[in-house]
Amino acid sequence: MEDQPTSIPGSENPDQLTGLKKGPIMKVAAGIPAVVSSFEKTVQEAGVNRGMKALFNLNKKGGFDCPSCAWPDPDDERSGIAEYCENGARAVAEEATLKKLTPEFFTQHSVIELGKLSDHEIGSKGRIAQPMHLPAGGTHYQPITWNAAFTKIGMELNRLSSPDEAIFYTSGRTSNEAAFLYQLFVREFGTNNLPDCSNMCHESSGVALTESLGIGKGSVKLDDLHQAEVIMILGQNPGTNHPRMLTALQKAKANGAKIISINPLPETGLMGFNNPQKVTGVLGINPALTDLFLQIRINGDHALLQAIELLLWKEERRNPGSVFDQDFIRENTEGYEQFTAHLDTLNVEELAVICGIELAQIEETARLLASKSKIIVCWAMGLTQHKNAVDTIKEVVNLLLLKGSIGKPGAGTCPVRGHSNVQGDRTVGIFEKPSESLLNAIERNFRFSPPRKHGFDVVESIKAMHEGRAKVFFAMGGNFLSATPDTQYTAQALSNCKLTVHVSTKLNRSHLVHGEEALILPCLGRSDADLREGESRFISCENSMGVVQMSKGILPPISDMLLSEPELIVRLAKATLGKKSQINWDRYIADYDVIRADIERTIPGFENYNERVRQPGGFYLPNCNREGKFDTNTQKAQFNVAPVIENKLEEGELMMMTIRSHDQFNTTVYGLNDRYRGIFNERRVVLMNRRDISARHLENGSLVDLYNRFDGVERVARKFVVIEYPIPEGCTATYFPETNVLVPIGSVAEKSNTPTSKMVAITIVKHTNADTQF
Ligand SMILES: Nc1nc2c(c(=O)[nH]1)N[C@H]1C(S)=C(S)[C@@H](COP(=O)(O)OP(=O)(O)OC[C@H]3O[C@@H](n4cnc5c(=O)[nH]c(N)nc54)[C@H](O)[C@@H]3O)O[C@H]1N2
Ligand SMILES: Nc1nc2c(c(=O)[nH]1)N[C@H]1C(S)=C(S)[C@@H](COP(=O)(O)OP(=O)(O)OC[C@H]3O[C@@H](n4cnc5c(=O)[nH]c(N)nc54)[C@H](O)[C@@H]3O)O[C@H]1N2
Ligand SMILES: [Mo]
Repeated sequence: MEDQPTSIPGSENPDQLTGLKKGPIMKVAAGIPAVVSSFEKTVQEAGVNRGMKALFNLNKKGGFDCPSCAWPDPDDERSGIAEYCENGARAVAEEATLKKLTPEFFTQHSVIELGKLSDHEIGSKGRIAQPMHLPAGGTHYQPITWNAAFTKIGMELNRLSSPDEAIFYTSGRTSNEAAFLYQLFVREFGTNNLPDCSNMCHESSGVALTESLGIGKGSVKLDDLHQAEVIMILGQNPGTNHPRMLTALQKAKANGAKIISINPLPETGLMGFNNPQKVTGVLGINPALTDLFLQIRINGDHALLQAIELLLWKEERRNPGSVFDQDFIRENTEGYEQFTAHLDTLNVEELAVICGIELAQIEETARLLASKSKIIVCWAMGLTQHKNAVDTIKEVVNLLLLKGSIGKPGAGTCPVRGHSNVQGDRTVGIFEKPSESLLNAIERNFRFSPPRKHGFDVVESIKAMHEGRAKVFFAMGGNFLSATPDTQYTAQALSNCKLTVHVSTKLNRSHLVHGEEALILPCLGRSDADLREGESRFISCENSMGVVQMSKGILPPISDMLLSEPELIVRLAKATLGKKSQINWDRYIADYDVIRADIERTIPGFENYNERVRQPGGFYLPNCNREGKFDTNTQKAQFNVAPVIENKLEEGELMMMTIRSHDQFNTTVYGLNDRYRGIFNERRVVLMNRRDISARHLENGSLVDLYNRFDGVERVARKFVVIEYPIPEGCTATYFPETNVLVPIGSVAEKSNTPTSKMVAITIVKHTNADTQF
């Protein structure tokens, strides 16, 4: 067996415990504690005036788009005060903070020293206030001028033996305008190496939906949720990650919808919700949300969905036409006969055992669905980050197709996106596998030939850097090291680079594990005013339901050395491409309308972009499914036949899902609590079933080490506290990014290449101080 890769200093959170305190698992989310918590944090970071100004403008028509999640704003009325949630307010507090990192800060603290801090400590240091440079062999970041920084990057890029030796990552906060310019620059430079956070997020949804339904996005609008008869929520924790979704669910329920939650954990927000924007909510009235909770085993969803379909099929055969929408199936779909023939080979008892749900509950679910046709299925990372994620999501589609639940009001697919503009970035061209039509449009409009060869996604990029096939890494936002799998392997990959560059708002671990040389380029965030000659510029974003809206920051930037992302890309493009470029880049900085006009010429669906983006509430992009069309090769929706695969575990192994606490936004750790789950002041925890704890002769509170073995490599994460939790036997949960070190680089979802962050086989042993185990 190979050894664990040598540890790179500062690449992981230090394994220091912070002192676990426990409380009860909360039954109801939000309400007064959420309001208090959001105001406190914002005022603490940004001061009263700045903080209140930010919150007042958050998600208002004409205000700025919340930098937290991609949940849509209501099309019609919006809350009088503002439309946001506790965690949106916290994301704003992070960005609006008055703390900043001066050159003195970097002189005082070496890179190695900063690497010893936890992510929580690193993030709380403040905003980056000027470009910083780490010279080859240097120990401390030093200030550098913007011009010198761009010259350096341009030189390194032009020195490569092929443009494919550079990698250009994007996180999902980048605006449409910046993302479009970025991909244009990267493609004129000569590569499609445009991995993005989507590769680790909803890529499985994109692949499954495109193949089955002809569009990689969900089909429902917010109002569909309000009209649905049944809403199924699989693998999503909206109470923490999309809190404003709870308002929509509450409205749906008031209109008579039934809500089915499918999750290994009884997540607080799904169980009950007190809407803090309503008096009844503050008083704690009518909180129950979920009608039926199915506590599924990790990755049991595929089996569960097939079991439900099988029961529905049996009923349909008994009473033809009573359960399935045969007209819809005949007119719109292909593969129904093969699909039902496959159902005939299945056994519902066996499927029930695989997913860990009692047959009676599966029958109850099938009964609930049998007579309904307005069904919506929502899902997030609990479906996308597994080996068979694409097939599971196609099974979601199968169920909806049987019921004719796509392309009509109150029904459809609802993959709930993560980052606030992750969907928009993809729409305007951030994709390592661009379509021919996008490349043709670029060629036609910009008079250069974009490369046709597909580029690297996230996992391929890491491997390329590790093997020396890529030498320059450029990140437009994000925290690549901490967000990606196999931390030590990825750290080695970044360290192998000649140059690593991060465009960032806040300091993070990816700045501390670097190439031979490194740069941090500070940019404006969503809440910052983007001023040019006294005029305030705006950008635009697309939310999870395909609405494009303007976003205008309002806070004075904490430093006059920050650049807007579009401006930064223009200067980068000019410094790199020089006279070779076919594009007049300066026009874009003078007026963002020029960028939007070029998006309109290149990307379908943006007709009259500049006019429509100025309408209050923005505009919907076209969506074939909404119109009852399926843009697959045959113009028909596709039933998919795929056998369920069982989780493969060796003797003694457990399946681990890596999830978010209530106090984090991805790798940004706001605090050490996970209030709803009753976990306080500690993130190095492992949630376990009582029987799994006693089978290992452990106790609630035991200190343990976690091991993963995959592809002949042993990975270890040390010092975690066992928490007894209502989680199915055989399953465990930990927080990311602390356990990313255990997620093998080689373990990915089929077809989407997404790391299997919710499906990691681990063994758990009592903590020892020894460096080696086994
Ligand atoms: N406050 C806050 N908001 C956020 C984020 C954040 O970190 N903080 N992140 C943003 C981003 S980028 C994203 S992608 C989203 C993420 O939003 P979520 O997908 O809700 O985030 P996770 O914490 O990864 O939670 C996954 C949920 O799936 C469940 N789960 C895990 N495995 C399985 C399984 O096999 N089957 C089923 N049925 N359930 C399973 C877990 O118990 C958990 O409830 O949120 C976005 N919004
Ligand atoms: N184990 C495990 N790993 C996971 C996941 C999981 O569930 N489990 N989830 C995956 C998912 S769904 C995602 S989306 C990825 C997230 O991956 P990323 O998007 O790469 O990570 P974030 O933590 O969202 O990035 C935070 C950083 O973005 C920068 N930033 C914030 N705002 C701005 C801005 O406006 N502009 C710029 N330029 N920079 C900004 C800040 O410097 C901050 O430190 O992680 C993935 N990794
Ligand atoms: Mo995400």
